[in-house]
Amino acid sequence: MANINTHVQSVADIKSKVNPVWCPGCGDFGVLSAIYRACLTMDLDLKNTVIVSGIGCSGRLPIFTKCYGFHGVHGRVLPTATGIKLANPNLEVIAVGGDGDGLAIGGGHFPHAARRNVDMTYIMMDNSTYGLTKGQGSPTTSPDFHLKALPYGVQEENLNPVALSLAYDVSFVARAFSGAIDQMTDLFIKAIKHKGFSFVHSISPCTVFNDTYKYYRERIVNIPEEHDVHNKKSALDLWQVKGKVYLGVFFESGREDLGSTLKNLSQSVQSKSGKGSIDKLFDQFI
Ligand SMILES: Cc1ncc(C[n+]2csc(CCOP(=O)(O)OP(=O)(O)O)c2C)c(N)n1
Ligand code: SF4
Repeated sequence: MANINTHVQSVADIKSKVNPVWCPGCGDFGVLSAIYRACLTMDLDLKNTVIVSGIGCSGRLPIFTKCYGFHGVHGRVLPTATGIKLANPNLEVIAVGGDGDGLAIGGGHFPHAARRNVDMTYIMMDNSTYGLTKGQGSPTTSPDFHLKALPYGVQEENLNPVALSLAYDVSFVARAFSGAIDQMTDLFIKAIKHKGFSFVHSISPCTVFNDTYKYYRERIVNIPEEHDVHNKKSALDLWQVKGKVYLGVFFESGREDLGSTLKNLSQSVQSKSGKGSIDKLFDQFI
């Protein structure tokens, strides 16, 4: 692999031989297209780029690229991505998965990824349903949505991924929409460039079980240019505006990422105590 040029010249260079099996109009096509364009624009080296996924329609994404991929267990995308990045900090790690994957079975991992602040990007492909298992309600199904599998709607309130990520103190928070691919590409690029854990809530409608394109087109607006991305309170205010769904960067902080913290710690311990070894460690217990 070392002598092969794995930098891409066109989107065709990033596409694998496997064609996406998603239904016509599925928002996941938009996310995939934005990932292709982000890889191309950033001139990412495919052999150093890993896309980790959960289980679901969204979880199929890595196989449609020539990047390295890891299609893991349902709900475990963030621990897997964390392990990959900490084991090899030279890799660009992008985690993708559905709202069910990330907020139902995997919901317990999100706050821990946020507090660890490992330098990786998490793209949540939110269709507010469990697409792969035929359209059940998910943690982000709003009482406004009318799913075929739920003729009386949902009786519970929905979680809001942006509000959660702000509360968890994720160091980069943005929202994108599959119907606005140029903007989604730009947000993915910003998220990948951010040094730390970056989260892009990517609204990606399921045309078969929960077609929310019209719902969102009637409500989406861009975050005003004057919004200060370093002001958490302003970001929280934007989330709470009724009847509007804001797109863009909500929040960004320069908090040190875990990889850098561990590297600095290791250097400071070594400068005080010298380079460690397994023998030296065992000797302490003799
Ligand atoms: C441990 C485990 N529990 C349940 C399932 C069944 N299952 C497969 S995909 C899925 C939910 C998919 O919804 P989401 O994560 O939102 O992804 P989407 O298909 O909508 O992209 C479930 C419950 C599973 N595969 N593994
Ligand atoms: S079932 Fe929904 S989420 Fe799954 S591929 Fe089809 S449109 Fe996309």
